[in-house]
Amino acid sequence: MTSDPSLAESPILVERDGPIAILTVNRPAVLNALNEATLAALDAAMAALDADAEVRAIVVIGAGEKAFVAGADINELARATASAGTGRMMAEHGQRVFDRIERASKPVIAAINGYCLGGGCELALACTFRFAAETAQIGQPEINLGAIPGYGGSQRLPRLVGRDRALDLILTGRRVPAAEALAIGLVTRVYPAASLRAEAIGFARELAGKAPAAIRCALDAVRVGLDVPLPQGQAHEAALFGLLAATEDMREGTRAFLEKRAAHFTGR
Ligand code: CO8
Repeated sequence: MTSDPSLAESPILVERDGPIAILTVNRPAVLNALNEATLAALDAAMAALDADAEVRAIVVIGAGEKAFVAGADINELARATASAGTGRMMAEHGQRVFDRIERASKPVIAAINGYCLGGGCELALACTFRFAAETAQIGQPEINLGAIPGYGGSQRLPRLVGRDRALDLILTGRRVPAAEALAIGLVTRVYPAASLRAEAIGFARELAGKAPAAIRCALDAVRVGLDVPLPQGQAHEAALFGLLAATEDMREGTRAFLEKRAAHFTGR
């Protein structure tokens, strides 16, 4: 595991563990709330990790024992209340940052290690997968501040859990425990808090062993497909399949199966 100790005070920490990058939102004194500087650091870190071919999967987690991310920084939100223009710009900035995460060419796993609220829930929703600690509490409490989700949550949450369940969370602002989040499909796996990080890294490592182009195309096929009519989605799938058919990794994968051995993917 490598990390740069000089960055210990940075709002976003990046560690490397072989092909896995672990990105920690690091403002534990405010339960890792996202201010503009943290969003900018998150964006820069994600851009660098997405461009780094050695990185095959990314885990996002919150610093400390208590929170993943407890939302946008309410100190900054309070200052934005006087201006429609400022509020809109802040929402659009967060949306751009989270769009980059959703469009990453490698899987991003949110390890939800505590409170995951408001902008924190929206960050998790932009990730490819959400794993939760048994102690996690997840919600969109903006309604209690006289607001609504502004970093894509009103759009991604209903796509993930359905309209009614999304509106239940958004209109009540209530927090759901991990077991309920699992039951409604908001997270896909729940672990004891002590093992969440290792489990997320283990899963990331499993994905890191797959052919990177196939992972990239699978992510793209599913993401694009959810936004377009079925025939267009299928055309996109066929085009991506065609691209993969020309890769050395697909030749290796099919040959390895026929030769009854493990495939060794090289990323070509
Ligand atoms: N922003 C700023 N500070 C925060 C935040 C936050 N979101 N959450 C917690 N903190 C701070 C607290 O103020 C406190 O600071 P201090 O020690 O200086 O008093 C410290 O973190 C610890 O928190 P608590 O003492 O409150 O801890 P508790 O265990 O008592 O409670 C809770 C934990 C329940 C998580 C509680 O802190 C809480 O309710 N936090 C706010 C949660 C929330 O409402 N989140 C949504 C924010 S709005 C949002 O995310 C909008 C996103 C879209 C924005 C688009 C346009 C910008």
